Amino acid sequence: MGKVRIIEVHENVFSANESTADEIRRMLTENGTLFLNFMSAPGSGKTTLLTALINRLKDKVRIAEMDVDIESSLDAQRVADATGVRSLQIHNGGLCHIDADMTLRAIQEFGVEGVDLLILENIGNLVCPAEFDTGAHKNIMLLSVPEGDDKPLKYPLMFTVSDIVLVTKIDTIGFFNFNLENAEKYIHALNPNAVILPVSAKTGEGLSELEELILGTPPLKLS
Ligand SMILES: Nc1nc2c(ncn2[C@@H]2O[C@H](COP(=O)(O)OP(=O)(O)O)[C@@H](O)[C@H]2O)c(=O)[nH]1
Ligand SMILES: [Mg+2]
Ligand SMILES: [Zn+2]
Repeated sequence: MGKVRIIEVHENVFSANESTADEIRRMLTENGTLFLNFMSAPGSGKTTLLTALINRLKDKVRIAEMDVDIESSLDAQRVADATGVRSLQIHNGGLCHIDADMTLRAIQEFGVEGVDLLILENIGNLVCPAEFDTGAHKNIMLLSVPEGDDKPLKYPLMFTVSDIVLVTKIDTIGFFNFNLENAEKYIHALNPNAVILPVSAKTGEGLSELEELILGTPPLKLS
């Protein structure tokens, strides 16, 4: 089993989230580290997708992964075991989100020297995580087919703050009443610039497009 470190971070109610988030971005940009924040409802496929994605990218860029959970370390352990990359489990004292101050403390503890790509698997929740800028360069959210195409209408902020929306478990579309055109229409009404990409961690559909998208995002530099 890969060894996963665990860090406890609790909320500091006095911290100013936006300025800390900007400080994280500035620091990571200077370090040449692209920071991606993955968000979604529980069970929409974050850990599974990240594992597949990391295995495709790990020979091209140096990757570190952070996982936030209320108390378990299951996901960081899953990623570490399946990919071999350095992985950190953040325990956040029972909150349903992580803020920039908590993210900064985790990054400082983890260390990002020599890391080209830093990945955060956020807490499974479609509401709070959208309200807290983590300092990531890009927000990527996952909407899985079984959740339904109406979720952008119900959780608009999540779709508004996400640069990329992955429609996951696209292999199951034949079993659900999920209309991809409707989902795209709702998402683009909230966020005209969102990139929408159907993917499946099971069949691999869309993963090379996602890989290319990530590899082309600054400050990532392919050496
Ligand atoms: N059919 C299908 N199932 C998937 C896919 N990705 C994840 N799953 C399943 O969805 C469930 C939840 O996945 P998980 O990665 O733990 O979701 P998370 O809670 O967002 O991290 C698991 O049973 C996965 O095997 C996919 O692309 N297709
Ligand atoms: Mg997970
Ligand atoms: Zn919250």
